[in-house]
Amino acid sequence: MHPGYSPASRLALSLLMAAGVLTGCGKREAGATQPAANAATQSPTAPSVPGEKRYALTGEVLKADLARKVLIVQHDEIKGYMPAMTMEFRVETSGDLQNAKPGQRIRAEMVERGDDYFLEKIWPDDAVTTQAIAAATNALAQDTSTRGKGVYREIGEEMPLFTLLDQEGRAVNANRFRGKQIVLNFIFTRCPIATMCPAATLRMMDLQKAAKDAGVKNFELVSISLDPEYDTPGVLKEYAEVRGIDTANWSFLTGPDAAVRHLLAQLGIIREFEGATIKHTLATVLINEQGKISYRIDGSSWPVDEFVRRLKRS
Ligand SMILES: [Cu+2]
Repeated sequence: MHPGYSPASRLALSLLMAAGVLTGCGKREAGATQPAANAATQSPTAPSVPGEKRYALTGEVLKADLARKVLIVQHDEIKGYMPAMTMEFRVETSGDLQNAKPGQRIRAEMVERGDDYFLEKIWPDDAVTTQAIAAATNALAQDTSTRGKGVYREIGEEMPLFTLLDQEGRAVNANRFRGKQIVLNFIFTRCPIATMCPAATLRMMDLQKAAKDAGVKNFELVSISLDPEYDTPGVLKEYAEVRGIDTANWSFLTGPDAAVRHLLAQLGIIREFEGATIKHTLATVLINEQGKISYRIDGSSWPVDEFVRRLKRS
């Protein structure tokens, strides 16, 4: 029937044909369907599982089934591998399933391991969001280049502008925080060192509560991923959820690695990829209602009280 397809796609095809939901199949010639090397995506931080293949997939979400942990996606052709069709994909990250909305365009990686296949690295892919983020990232790159040796933003300077995605997959422009004080840091969800990102997140949780208890109202917490290749909106959503984090005034942001790179340079944080992990420094930056950097402290063991005191002052 489709002799060139892999076991997973053959299985998917036969299941969907039986279910009558297949669209656009049968147009490809048998023999032209060997998986093409160029259809697989490059994934530097992906775990290297022997025999695993990854394919870039784009399509439209038709339905998310949270109970069965599947997304039903009307996907575009995967060149040399599978024609456009509607099919079910297993999705492990609950945040991805919760963020998925019918009608939403996504891009993702389809991972094939033997007979098993599933979706990972799911990102919103509608034109408006994609263009807003690309434009902001270009502006940020331009800004870094214009600043040259003065790339690092001192206390008293404006915060860098950005448009990134939050844990719900919504585009967030830095200007949204104008009129509010921001406590901003960088973390990544897979950070294995308890005294680094996990400690920083615990402190931010303490700060969120302490500031609220102290009657501070106009403040937002912002944690930007150091590992946007892995930390998709759905992964960040799950990170916040398993820790019981209140995201009413705490945004977890991610986006193009270039955007993160320029923000790190402008805020003076060092990140180095080392094998499967990331070595990095930590800083917590306070930004005032006018969007100016008013205070910063390096490391993960900063005094919560000091931030509460400063947040209360204005
Ligand atoms: Cu870390």
